[in-house]
Amino acid sequence: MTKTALITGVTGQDGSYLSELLLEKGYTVHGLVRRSSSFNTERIDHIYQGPQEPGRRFVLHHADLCDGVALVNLLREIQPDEVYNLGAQSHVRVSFDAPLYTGDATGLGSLRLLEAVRAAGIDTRFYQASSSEMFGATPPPQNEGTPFHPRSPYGAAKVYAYWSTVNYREAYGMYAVNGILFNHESPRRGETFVTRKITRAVARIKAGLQRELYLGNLDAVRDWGYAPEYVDAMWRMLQQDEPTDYVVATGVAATVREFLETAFGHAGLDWREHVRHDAKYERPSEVDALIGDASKAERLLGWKPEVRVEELARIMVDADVRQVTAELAGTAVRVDR
Ligand code: NAP
Ligand code: G4F
Repeated sequence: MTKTALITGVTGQDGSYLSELLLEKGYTVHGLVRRSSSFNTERIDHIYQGPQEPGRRFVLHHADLCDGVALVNLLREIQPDEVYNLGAQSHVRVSFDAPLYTGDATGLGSLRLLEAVRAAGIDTRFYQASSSEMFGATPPPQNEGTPFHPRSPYGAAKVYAYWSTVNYREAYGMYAVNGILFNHESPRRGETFVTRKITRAVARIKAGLQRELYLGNLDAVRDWGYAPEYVDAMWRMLQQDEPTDYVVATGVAATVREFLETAFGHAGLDWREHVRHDAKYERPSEVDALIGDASKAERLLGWKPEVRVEELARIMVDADVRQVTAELAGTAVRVDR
């Protein structure tokens, strides 16, 4: 039997990779898309299937995590076997500028979706995109038993969504799990997250389109993995006999400065000649160090990361160099695959 999945955040980095993975596995994939005044489907255009396409298995719906009634209607209509809640206002710095909206979309949005599953009266498995940002000020290494101490409105909203997911599992016997994912990146990463901001700048500096790159705190330590591997972990979490929560990480630490060294070095550039500081990119309260212990995921899911931070930086620089080259040549092609 073909399975059906609903993905919120389908237009985002993870949503696009997860859609590809599920389509390869034979799923019919439904994606929730926000209405926008301009196209916001660039990451999934290559798998788009129009309404007229016979036997289509990729279907997009307009809705929003802030609109609970639309979510109930959607779940009643689709009756998915699996729901992946990836939709969120996911930028930590922005969450200080838009704390209430972040709480609404990222925190309450998850509860709306859980409640919509219940209201629709359907039997479905639920994945919540939880985050290492929930650990915040608690020192590494962090695993499933590490106490949360969020340091941003985004982190606090994710803690709310985390506990809502646990509560629906305990209260209603729902198969609901939290994937506590550490930072994961790719050529599809949003351009304002630090890794992509750096690799895009490397490509533009190399091409003579830019000279300087303004950044905030270079001392932050992160555990950066490769997004296509992380969406595979999400899928595995929904295929188990019992629902439980998992950390997904590489266990390898690097500072923003070290990422700069690798990314600029890969293009034959010295980052010190180009990087400038701007306090605008610092956070009112920072998360100093996130390094994950994913031994539970390895033991129970058989999941193990392959790509480590240096290779990740090289993959992203190479993709951005191809992208800038194509843009300069006037070739309108996606070059990240
Ligand atoms: P992303 O690229 O920023 O994508 C976020 C997605 O959520 C986009 O499709 C966005 O739509 C959608 N969205 C935003 N507000 C929404 C709303 N009100 N209603 C419905 N959809 C909405 O994020 P990502 O990196 O793929 O991450 C996926 C999920 O994992 C997020 O929940 C994120 O917080 C979480 N997470 C990410 C990481 C990471 O390192 N990437 C780590 C841990 C957890 P538009 O395209 O229209 O903006
Ligand atoms: O790339 P970032 O913005 O990612 P951050 O804050 O770690 O959050 C990401 O990972 C979380 C998982 O841990 C996700 F839940 C979340 O949705 C998101 O995907 O910043 C990484 C580090 C921070 O310490 C930041 O202060 O880089 C530092 N940084 C320094 N200069 C900068 C900049 N970050 C950004 N975005 N832009 C800068 O100019």
